[in-house]
Amino acid sequence: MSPTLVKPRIKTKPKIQRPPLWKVILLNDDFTPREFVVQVLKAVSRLNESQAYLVMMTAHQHSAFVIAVYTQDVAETKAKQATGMGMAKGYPLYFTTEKEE
Ligand code: TYC
Repeated sequence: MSPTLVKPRIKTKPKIQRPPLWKVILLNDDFTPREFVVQVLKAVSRLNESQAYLVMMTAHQHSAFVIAVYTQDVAETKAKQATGMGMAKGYPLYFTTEKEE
């Protein structure tokens, strides 16, 4: 007898839907000192010194750079925290968020 293929009758639906991700974007400005931007990046992300320096220089050269993606809550909290660190020193350093398509 040849083996019979039994088709499952119930379609399994993935139970967990991944939440949409939000980009945290670092915007360049002409006033915030480079070293301070590096410090802030290290404080709010998992970037080390050389990674943070490269990210800062990329934003400096291209006007803006996506530093990371997170769920909306985490992205907004990090952007606010990082912007606040600049504000506390009187710098116009600005991080924004945008939904990833
Ligand atoms: N452009 C700033 C300067 O030359 C440094 C800087 C880099 C500021 C990146 C913000 O997102 C930024 N001092």
